[in-house]
Amino acid sequence: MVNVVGIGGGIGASRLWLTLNEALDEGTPGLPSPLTLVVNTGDDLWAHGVRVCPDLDTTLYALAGRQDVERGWGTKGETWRCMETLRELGNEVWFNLGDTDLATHLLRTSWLRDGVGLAEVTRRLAAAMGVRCRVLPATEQPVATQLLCTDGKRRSYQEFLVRDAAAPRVHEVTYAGVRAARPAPGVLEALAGADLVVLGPSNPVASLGPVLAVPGIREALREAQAPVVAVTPTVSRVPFEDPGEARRADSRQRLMESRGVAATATGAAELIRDLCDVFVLDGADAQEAEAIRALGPEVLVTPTLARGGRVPRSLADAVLGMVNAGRPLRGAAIGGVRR
Ligand code: FO1
Repeated sequence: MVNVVGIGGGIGASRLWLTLNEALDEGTPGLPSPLTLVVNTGDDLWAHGVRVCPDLDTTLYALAGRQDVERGWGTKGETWRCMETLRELGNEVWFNLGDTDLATHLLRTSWLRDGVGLAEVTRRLAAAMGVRCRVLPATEQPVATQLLCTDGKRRSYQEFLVRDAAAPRVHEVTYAGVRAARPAPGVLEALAGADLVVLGPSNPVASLGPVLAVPGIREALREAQAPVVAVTPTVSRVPFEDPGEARRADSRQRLMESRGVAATATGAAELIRDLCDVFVLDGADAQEAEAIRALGPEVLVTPTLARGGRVPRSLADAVLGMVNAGRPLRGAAIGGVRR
């Protein structure tokens, strides 16, 4: 059985995991899914007294078929009576938890309070929602993506993205607590046993960054026997399906700018050049292939754009086609010089 490990954040990555999971399921009908997802926890926050893990929940809901595909987060058919009542009672609400979404946070908060680790909490939620692939938090220790903005204010990622609509310019992004964090149970084992590792189409700074910064994870990727394939988080000149997409594009731009790279596929490749063997580029950006090859990775050009909450099946098939590429691919990609 082919073991595939996906690393990523929320909305963008979940659209790839959904199609990847379906393609893998066809190959292993009725068997446990060979897909393990290592998900960003840098966005996690306390909201209205409950612990919210936006990227873990976005991943669970997408794989469980519960996600509101248009919105990209939260559950379909959602109602907002609790948030409406909070406002009626005079509370400012900028981070909205739907009534059914609240059930997830109430369960997680009570289990965490009872001393259950985030990995086990996530396993229980995945089992309860009928999600068959393994969904792991990158770490069980708190890591908080913090943005020091050029207006002098420090914001959490959700304050920046949701409350302030990704408008402030960003001076520096840090991951508070990450030095004391350890890979969650199962993460290093999954990477060691992988036949393929996929870096999802996620914000390289806000979603991949907090995962790769957990001590041990970047090193495990470098030592992985499996090929590491990254799917571009950005496609040029694409009309955004909704304001949320536009805001996430603004966030990518601001955060990548803070790292000194352009908010392009080449900029994204620059930030993970030491890790990936192949960078998957959308045809709309084919002209960037040479620049990305010069960074080290091989480049595969194929449609990557998600529509209706999922990426094209051809992308999943192209990614899975690299399982047998093996380690020599990485050597070939950079002229045999081992990183
Ligand atoms: N995004 C918003 O634009 N507004 C919200 O009120 C909001 C609430 C929310 C609650 C739970 C959750 O899992 C995600 C939520 N998001 C909201 C999306 C979130 O800010 C990010 O866009 C995703 O986490 C993508 O990584």
